[in-house]
Amino acid sequence: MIHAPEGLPPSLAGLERTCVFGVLNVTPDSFSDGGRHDDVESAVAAGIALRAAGADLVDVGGESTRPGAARVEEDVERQRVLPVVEALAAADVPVSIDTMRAGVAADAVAAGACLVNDVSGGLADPQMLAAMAEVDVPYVVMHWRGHGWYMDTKAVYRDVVADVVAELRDRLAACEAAGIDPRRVVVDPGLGFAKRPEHNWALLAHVDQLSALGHPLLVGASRKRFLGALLADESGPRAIPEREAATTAVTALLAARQVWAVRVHNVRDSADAVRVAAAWQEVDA
Ligand code: PMM
Repeated sequence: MIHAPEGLPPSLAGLERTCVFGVLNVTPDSFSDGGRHDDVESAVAAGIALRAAGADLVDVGGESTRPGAARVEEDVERQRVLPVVEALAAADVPVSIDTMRAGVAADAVAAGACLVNDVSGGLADPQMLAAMAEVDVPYVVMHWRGHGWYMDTKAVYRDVVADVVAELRDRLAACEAAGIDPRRVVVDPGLGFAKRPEHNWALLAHVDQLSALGHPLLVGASRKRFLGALLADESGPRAIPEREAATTAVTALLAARQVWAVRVHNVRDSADAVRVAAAWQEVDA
């Protein structure tokens, strides 16, 4: 059984398979799709296309979190994402907001976002958990150790799986203390965030230990550096657009392990992989 969070719209609450989030970065500098949607119209068209290609939900972000990225001003982030969230919600596209800022999250929910995806797990903005206690949508708490410009220096673990589980447990306790209904909270191991390739692989291989936290799981592996490193040849890491088959393989393996959701750029391939896993499991049931 796939464990989904409370607070989803009915169309997503009833899915009996892994949910596919399509990435829509309205940023000039995200590592994979940055700079592609720098006006509202093209961003909204891209979101509608993601939905048509099989995204269950479109995850809109206005601040790049790639390694080395500098922060954007809150007003800039707000102006990038809110019109896109509003237009997609009006077009009946389920939309989530990828932000570390309480104000942007609350405004996006008011504009129609049906989930808040916070890569900092409430650590970047001291107001975030209180803001999340005031809304009734699911809240994604990702494992995070700091902003993009220094996170690579924080990729030091005694035992990465145990350490990430322990740090997520602390964040879950903070959510509960802030008054957030635990049934609404999703956890995410934060692949690539203060993680070296071997850390990402260990977390994927032990995804059962993350599931044992008792919360739905979201995993974002799409096109990330560890896949580029895996597929490297003498000319260097595999180019970003050529990491799709590896991304789809990760989706299939996660779907087979009943992970609630994956966050991907190429939604069609991952949506197909999820359907393969669901058909396979239906026979076993
Ligand atoms: N990765 C990125 C951005 N947002 N959100 C969650 N919950 N999990 C992730 O792994 C994640 C995320 C970075 O990827 P992008 O630059 O392609 O958006």
